[in-house]
Amino acid sequence: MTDQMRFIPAELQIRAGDTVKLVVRNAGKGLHELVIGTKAELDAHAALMVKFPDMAHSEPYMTHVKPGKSDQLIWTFNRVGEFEFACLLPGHYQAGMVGKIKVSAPSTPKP
Ligand SMILES: [Cu+2]
Repeated sequence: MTDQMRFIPAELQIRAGDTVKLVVRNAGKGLHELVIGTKAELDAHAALMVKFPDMAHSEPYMTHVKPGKSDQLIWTFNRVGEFEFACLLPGHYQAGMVGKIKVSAPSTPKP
């Protein structure tokens, strides 16, 4: 995460069924967060964050990372499709702090 309101990399390719450990490092001087969801979910959540900037939120699909710190988030991607990860702090998402997660079909079907 950077104070230029970007995630690097901004695109992840994942196979459905995989459990992934995302190590998130905040290289900026301000707080950032990473929230996983569909575009519709993130749009709705971002609008709420603008309305209620002090809302405290904590869920297994998100992490807040202080400047210079790292955190990790472990998530199993069990659905094929396009998802996003975003920083929903007011202004950040709107400035383009969002990335794509492409979840493709598993290479070998699970028994
Ligand atoms: Cu941010």
